[in-house]
Amino acid sequence: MILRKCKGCGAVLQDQEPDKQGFIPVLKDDSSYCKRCYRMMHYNELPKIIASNKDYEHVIDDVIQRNGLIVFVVDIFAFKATFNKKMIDKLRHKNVILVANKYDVFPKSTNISNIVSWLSRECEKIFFRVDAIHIVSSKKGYYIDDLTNTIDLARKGRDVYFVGCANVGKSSLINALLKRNTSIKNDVISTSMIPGTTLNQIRIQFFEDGKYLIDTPGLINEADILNQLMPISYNKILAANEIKPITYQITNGNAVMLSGLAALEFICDDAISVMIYTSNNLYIHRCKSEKVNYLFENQLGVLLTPPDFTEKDNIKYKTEIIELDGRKKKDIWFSGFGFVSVKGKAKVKITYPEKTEVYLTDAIIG
Ligand SMILES: Nc1nc2c(ncn2[C@@H]2O[C@H](COP(=O)(O)OP(=O)(O)OP(=O)(O)O)[C@@H](O)[C@H]2O)c(=O)[nH]1
Ligand SMILES: [Mg+2]
Repeated sequence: MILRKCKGCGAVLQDQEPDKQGFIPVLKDDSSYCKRCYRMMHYNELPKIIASNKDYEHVIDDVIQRNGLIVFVVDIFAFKATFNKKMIDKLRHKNVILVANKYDVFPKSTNISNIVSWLSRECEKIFFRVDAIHIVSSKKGYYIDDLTNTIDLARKGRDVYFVGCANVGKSSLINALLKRNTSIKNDVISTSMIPGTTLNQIRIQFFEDGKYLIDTPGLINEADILNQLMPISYNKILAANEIKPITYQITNGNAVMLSGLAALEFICDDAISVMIYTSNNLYIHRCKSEKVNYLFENQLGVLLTPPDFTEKDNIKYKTEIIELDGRKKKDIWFSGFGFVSVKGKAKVKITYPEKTEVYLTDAIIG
């Protein structure tokens, strides 16, 4: 018997167990999508079955063993969280094209070549050699042709594998490549805002020499804020449109709260400039530092949402102090919900969910 796989998620189709992956009520020779993918595509339903990290080692090791070109996809808006160290260590010494997706959420005024230089410096810092760096938007189709050209040159008769953390847009990127280069007009692979949508490898014959584009399940980033919250909060956290940064002139004793997800309290001698790059739907609250504890205790899940009222007790917070010497503009990144750019000398006391990671980099913009 030949096992048929779902075109949307890669699961093996089966008609026996409705609660397991690949289920389809009646399995026929021409069945192509499982019920889960059908409902995602036609009713915008969110997937309940998701990929798990348990098998991820196997996913990436399998790709590495093959003699393919690897497209390593990261989310530019969640760069530090998705430029995953463990994955990078696996990908060293392979032919890798680094693709930063979701460029459409960056303010239109950002200079793309500055971002490419910034990305290449981030690669150099950890001695990660890549064959090319591309910035794209799968959603809007920006720079997909440039990426197609690079893939054509770099693949040298080989298959092309798309790897990366969950939710960075690997499947969306393959859909965009198909729409741009073939007569296909609709998405072929299922995508959703829930990390873990793709369940298994999906192979799509794409090249004239019969070679394939291959989608893979993503590595779910435990530190990503999405993994600590429910889908009810996702729309407020994930940037769907161009971000409109909020700028503040901050003086000593001022604080900024990124809804209830983080608070930044500033200790500085002179006024500093702070720009906040988060989803436009995330409520940003400016207040005095002395108010922060009161707000966390009394307004979490009320004024400060997310977290939602039902989620707030599941989140434990921790505090850290970051010192900025003021010589260079710096970005403070929060895994999964954006970054705060600071120009000036300051100590910043940051309170954030303990499972979340915070990273400091040179400023990506400007
Ligand atoms: N704004 C924006 N959103 C995007 C873009 N590409 C993908 N997305 C959204 O990001 C979410 C994840 O996209 P997927 O293509 O499912 O991501 P994936 O990497 O395949 O995720 P897994 O299958 O879970 O590993 C979806 O909500 C997409 O609509 C993009 O270029 N811009
Ligand atoms: Mg996917």
